[in-house]
Amino acid sequence: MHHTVFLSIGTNLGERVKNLQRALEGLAGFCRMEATSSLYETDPWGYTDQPAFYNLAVRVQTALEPDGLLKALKALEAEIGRVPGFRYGPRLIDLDILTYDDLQLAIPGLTIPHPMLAERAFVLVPLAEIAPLLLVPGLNETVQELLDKLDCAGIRKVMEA
Ligand code: PH2
Ligand code: MG
Ligand code: MG
Repeated sequence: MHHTVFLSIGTNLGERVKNLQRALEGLAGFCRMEATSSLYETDPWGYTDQPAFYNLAVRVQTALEPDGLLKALKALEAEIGRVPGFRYGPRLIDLDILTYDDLQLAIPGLTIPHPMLAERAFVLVPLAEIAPLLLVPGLNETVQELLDKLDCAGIRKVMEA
């Protein structure tokens, strides 16, 4: 287990807590879970006519390289029951790589750090709980500094870590 990765997890369809539980259990098959944020209910971002999300962030260790990790996350999403949908639309489960060590990477289908990270309070609020001082590669700002520039209305803690 050599690589430190922060993931964002989201769900807004079906039994959201159950979807998250299945995701955390599945992740343990190829990652070592090291930290988990509180659980937040968040107003939908990007496309607003859909149910509220549950979001959280986790820090994991993994031996997988970025492309292998992406494949494993997509396979886990499918195993939990995710079906293809439209951009920013509703989803049963979403497992996104936020950062991977100090890496900056852009290959088809995968950009690290996550390209929209700095725009999204539903990502940065949970992430700031477990990694406020993390310097986001390429941005030269910490997670907390990025979060301080965002409006956090619409982000509600529903379960303490
Ligand atoms: N995910 C999206 C689009 N919009 N909004 C919230 N609140 N939470 C999400 O996880 C989310 C979203 C696409 O991945
Ligand atoms: Mg996403
Ligand atoms: Mg995704």
